Amino acid sequence: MNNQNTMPIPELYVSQESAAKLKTEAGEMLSWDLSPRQICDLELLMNGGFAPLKGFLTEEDYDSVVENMRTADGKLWPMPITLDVSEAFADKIEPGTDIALRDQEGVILAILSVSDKWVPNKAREAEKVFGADDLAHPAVNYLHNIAGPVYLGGPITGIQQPVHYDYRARRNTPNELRAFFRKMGWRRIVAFQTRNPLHRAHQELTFRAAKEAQANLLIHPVVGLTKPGDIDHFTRVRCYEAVLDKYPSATTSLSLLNLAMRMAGPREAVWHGIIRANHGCTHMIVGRDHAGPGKNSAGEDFYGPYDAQELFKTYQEEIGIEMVDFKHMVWVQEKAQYEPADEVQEGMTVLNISGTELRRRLAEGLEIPEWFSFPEVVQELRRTKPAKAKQGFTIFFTGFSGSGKSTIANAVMVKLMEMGGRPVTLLDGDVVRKNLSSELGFSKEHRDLNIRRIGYVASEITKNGGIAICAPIAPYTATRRAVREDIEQYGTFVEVHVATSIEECERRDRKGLYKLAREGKIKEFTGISDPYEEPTKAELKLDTQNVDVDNCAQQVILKLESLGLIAG
Ligand code: PPS
Repeated sequence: MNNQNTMPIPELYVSQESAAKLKTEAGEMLSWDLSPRQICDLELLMNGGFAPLKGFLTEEDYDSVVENMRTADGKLWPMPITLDVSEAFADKIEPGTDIALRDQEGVILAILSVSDKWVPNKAREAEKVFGADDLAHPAVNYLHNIAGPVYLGGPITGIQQPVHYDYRARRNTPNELRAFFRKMGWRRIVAFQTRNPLHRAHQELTFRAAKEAQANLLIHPVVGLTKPGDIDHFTRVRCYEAVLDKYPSATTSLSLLNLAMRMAGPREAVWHGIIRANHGCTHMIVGRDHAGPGKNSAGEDFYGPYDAQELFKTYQEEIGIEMVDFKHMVWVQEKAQYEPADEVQEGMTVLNISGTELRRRLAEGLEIPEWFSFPEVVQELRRTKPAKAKQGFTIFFTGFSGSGKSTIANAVMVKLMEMGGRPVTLLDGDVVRKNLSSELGFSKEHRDLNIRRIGYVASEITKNGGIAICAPIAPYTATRRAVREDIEQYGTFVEVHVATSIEECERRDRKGLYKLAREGKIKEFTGISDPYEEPTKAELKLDTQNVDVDNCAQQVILKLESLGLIAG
């Protein structure tokens, strides 16, 4: 690694003149439209953030990185940076081909000279790199459910940087930061990696860490891809800018890093260290459970709390960056100041607000004390995440045809409209199929597409503060889960299982469809000749037998109230 932090680091870009020429040539090549994650990876490959890599890993390098955290020629590199593609695209490519890599608008960013093409063993990659082949890990889920099945590897020729329209002045390449440090005379720089808003404890600990290391401080937050469910980077950057003013001027700088995190704990910490060394930093703060992915499917932590620090220490010399311990800061009431938890005198009153408690207070619109966070930061967070009673949400009814979904959904809609305050939209199964999904049939593929469309519209409504009421059959658990994930980025998802039995639905047969289904005149009919996977984790299960519609609607309203979605 380059610990000569003032020297320029090699980039993969060609000169401007050659870039123009190459771009014309690349227009004729087969091209791959990069995913958001691949764009992040490519940017850091091209600007030297991922030095010593010179392209997407070859098969030999990949095997070696997965097994030993080193490239085939022995250089420390813990994370497989691979170009995953679809089978259909891979079939068109032979090693030796040059392909154009384009961003999502079609702009050519680079040329990949493909030297390798292979089908990876993803289960092994998950085990070795992330510690378990468990879909509860966001990167393992990405690996199996989002990444393409074939990897391409080879050197990159950089044509241009990905274009960013947001916070341009705060984005710096490794060489820009190195030049800045040189210009400012900063020789020792502590980097602080983060994907969360900073509160007072963070400000205290970073300031102390820099002071102890006799160094300047670089707040270096990730604005590429972080953990699903994190606060969006627009909000975070506004928060960081507010906190920046709290440091003594000229000691601290803020720069945004377009990294796609993998939440790989210990390996990720080493990776972050290499990236920071490439950006000219000499020290990095590594905390408890650095880049931790949360709980595994058995409800346990994926990594031990100090695994990342231990692995980092093993490699810090080779990385060329020194680890600075993250001190757990707590508010000491009697002294009205922050102190490291292990230095607090006995008998003092120590206050702390956990992440979960903070989220609860924000959701319920409760007070967040000034000792915990800066008012400007709290104000930004409240703007983005208003109290639950002011956020949008989605009620998703699921159940057999004729179970009563539409009737109950209509009754709920009317009650919500009576209350007022938020616009309400009903996306009824039948109605959606007449317009939004008019060309679709009832195969699994078409049903999934139908539900994903409903989910997309509902997520937009939720994002914009409205109430979406959906009432499709939605027979598949995985599709319902995917819709839930889409919506939970923006607000609450309330799944209501209208649990009328198939026998009762058939007995009622309001539309005469069950009769036709029995006679084989309607094929793939849910409950008769097509499956329905019962929800096991619905927020509410409605038993409609001997219960009138009004009462069912009332149960839904009470549920909304208990979830804090409507003011009581
Ligand atoms: S799905 O599975 O969620 O996409 O179905 P959905 O969009 O809710 O559409 C269900 C309505 O279409 C009518 N219908 C059928 N339902 C199930 N299976 C088959 N094969 C079928 N063919 C037509 C039926 O009237 C459903 O309306 P509801 O309101 O549920 O009774």
